[in-house]
Amino acid sequence: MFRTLAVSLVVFASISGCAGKPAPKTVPTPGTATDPVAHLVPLPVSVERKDGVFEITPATIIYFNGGNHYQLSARFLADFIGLAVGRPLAVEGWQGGTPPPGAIVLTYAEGIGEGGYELNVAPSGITITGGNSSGVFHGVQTLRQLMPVALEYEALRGSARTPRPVPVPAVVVRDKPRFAWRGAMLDVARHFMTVDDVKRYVDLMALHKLNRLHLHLADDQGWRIEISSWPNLTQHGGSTEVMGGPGGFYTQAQYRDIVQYAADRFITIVPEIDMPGHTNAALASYAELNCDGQAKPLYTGTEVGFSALCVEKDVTYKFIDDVVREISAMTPGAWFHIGGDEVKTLSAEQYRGFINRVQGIVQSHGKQMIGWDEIAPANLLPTSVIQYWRPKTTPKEAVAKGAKVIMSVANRAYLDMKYDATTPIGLTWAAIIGVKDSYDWDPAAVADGVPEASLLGVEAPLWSETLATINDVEFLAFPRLAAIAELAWTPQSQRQWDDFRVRLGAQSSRWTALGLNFYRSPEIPWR
Ligand code: TNX
Repeated sequence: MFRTLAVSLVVFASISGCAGKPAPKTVPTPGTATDPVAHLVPLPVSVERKDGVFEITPATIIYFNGGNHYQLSARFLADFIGLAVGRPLAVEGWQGGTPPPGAIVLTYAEGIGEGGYELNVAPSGITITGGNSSGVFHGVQTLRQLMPVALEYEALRGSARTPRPVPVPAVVVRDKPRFAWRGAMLDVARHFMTVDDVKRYVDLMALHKLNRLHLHLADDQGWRIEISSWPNLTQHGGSTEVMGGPGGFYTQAQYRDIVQYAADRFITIVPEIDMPGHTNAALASYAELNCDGQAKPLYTGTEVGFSALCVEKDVTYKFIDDVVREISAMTPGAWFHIGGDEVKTLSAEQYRGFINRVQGIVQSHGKQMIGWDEIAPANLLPTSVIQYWRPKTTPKEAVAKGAKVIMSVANRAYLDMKYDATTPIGLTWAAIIGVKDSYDWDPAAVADGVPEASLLGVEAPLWSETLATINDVEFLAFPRLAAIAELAWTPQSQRQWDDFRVRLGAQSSRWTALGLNFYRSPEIPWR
């Protein structure tokens, strides 16, 4: 890997301002394998190639117009480029007027839309104009993909071998997302993932303009978030995982750290405590949550549907109120996910009554409730959200009443399904999901009575029964998470599998520089 990177350093090195031996200046040629303008993922709404190159040097200043949220993007860029040019670029506030020549200017304008941006790279400078602060961040991620892949490697290592200017091809990109919700879910309950693992996933999401990370924080096999008022949840219930590994949990300080790290990358954390089923870890930790008053043994298998909170007991709702209150207080995002899936031990009436009551608790703590699509028959508030996962069902009655839907249909969007018969980890119950299968579908055409207007967006869940490490996570997520990211971002009419697979194949050098353990699917012409 080192040799490949050394070669790309030479290719992108240039004469001016570079210490040591001058190298020939090379501009990416349109239409060639190294042409980053042709290989953006997700595909922008419009890309106009222009003549020339802008060269970023240690003297380039990044100006931002707007408050702290704009400064975040400026700092991200300053640090990222700084590692290549030898020192972080200067970041300064800018009050408008004519942009100083030779600078990178981050600003905003009306009419571009939430999350959208215009990126203008000219030989005289770079401007990113966002519809809002997240739009600027998305523009920065596009700019990042236009820069030499060696920067990814250097960002990871913390320094460049040979500091040098960074060339960016001239281009005008106009872009905005199809959906507001572009999500991924990590199941940290079946196998625990460390804070660093989660941050790594956040970084990979940010590169692909994903903006919601749903954390599945509790299930039968483990409880992963500290709750001060119910400490045994993590002391006892956090001590196991599937196949008997050591488990683990996030302290409240660690959870806040994850939330902040994600927020700095314009990603909202969506916490899930699955209930009333998938609760064995809680039932093992507190005897009073069981109808018979007996604590259950801890569980490390992979069956589903056998556990349920005692929905007739008042203490159950005291427990839920405490859990939702403590987690909501640490979560700036608008949503609290209550799970609600795969309950096999309650009557339909008991189940509905439970969801209705929990919805009130979630609302009393200032959050909107999300639940898996089993919650559809409850009396949902207009603000509640259904996460659709079961192929061949439809929540159309709830949608007709105004419910919004996150599309996560298992036979397309589940990253824990195998790619093909050779995949060593993963499951097959929903489908075998090749890269094309994960890309080539329209979320607005999946379920009868669930049209585009009812969709908040798309989310790709990754359940962790068969994955133990971040390496496993990366292997199942990539390249399919990039496919889902484009599906959630790019207008349906502009997405073509034959075009996508070529652009995806061109990501391999950047992903290799990032140290990403992606699956080299034979469906993709990897470069
Ligand atoms: C179904 S999807 C589940 C999870 C499993 C997953 C495995 C959903 C809401 N429930 O409990 O982990 O299948 O693919």
